[in-house]
This record gives sequence, C-alpha cells and structure tokens, in this order.
Amino acid sequence: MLGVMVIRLSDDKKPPGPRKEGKGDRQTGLVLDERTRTKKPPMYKVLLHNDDYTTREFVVWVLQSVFHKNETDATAIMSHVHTNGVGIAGVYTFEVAETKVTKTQHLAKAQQFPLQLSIEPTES
Ligand code: TYC
Repeated sequence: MLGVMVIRLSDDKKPPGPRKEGKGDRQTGLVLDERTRTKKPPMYKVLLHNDDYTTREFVVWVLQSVFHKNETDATAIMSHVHTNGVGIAGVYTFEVAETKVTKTQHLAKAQQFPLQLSIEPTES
C-alpha cells in the first residue's frame, strides 16, 4: 500500500499565494497590494514648554541647531511658546523625537536652564 508523506511548510517557506488586496486608500479609494503598499510610521510632536528663566536666545539657538529651523522660523516658534506656553518644535518618528529631546535637555542642563520638552503622538 502506498503511504503519503505530509510536509507542512511554515508561512515564510510557502510560495507566494494569490496577492491579497488591501482595504484601499482612504483618499483615493485605490486598492493596492498589501505586500508592496508603503505604510507611514506613526509620527510624534516634540513640544517646547515656556518658562521664566531660559533665555530667548538659547531657545532660538536650540531650534536652529537641534531642530534645523532657519532663524525666522526658530524665532517665530520661540515667540509662540513664550506667548502661549507651549509650541511644536518639530514632528518626527518616535526615535528621532526622543533623541532630539534628550540632546536638548543635555544642552539646557549644561547652561542651567530649566527648559522642558515633551513628546505627543500626532492624530494620523
Ligand atoms: N519665557 C522665556 C523668557 O522670557 C523665553 C522662553 C521661550 C523660554 C520659549 C522657554 O520654551 C521657551 N526668557
């Protein structure tokens, strides 16, 4: 009598099956292949908080040297934070946001400024 050997293949050893289609783009309605659709990573805001002791000059310098803002944008962000209490220094992936916060905290500590930053997820 002939025997039958069953070989189970784990998913990653199986030949590619029929292409699965995604749920479709929210804006265009286009349905694309799930394996080739590029997913955007979650993004995070780095927030700068106002205080009474950090100099405006230092905040502008940090925004230029750590957050790569030009002088005009850096000055506008600093003024916004000074007036409103909080503002966005930039929007990044989590690791980049964390690195910029850590760098800025070290720079502020070295000058004995109490500058505070925080990270907040974006809506999308
Ligand atoms: N309020 C500070 C001052 O008058 C300036 C300042 C702006 C501090 C923004 C922190 O995140 C800040 N010297």
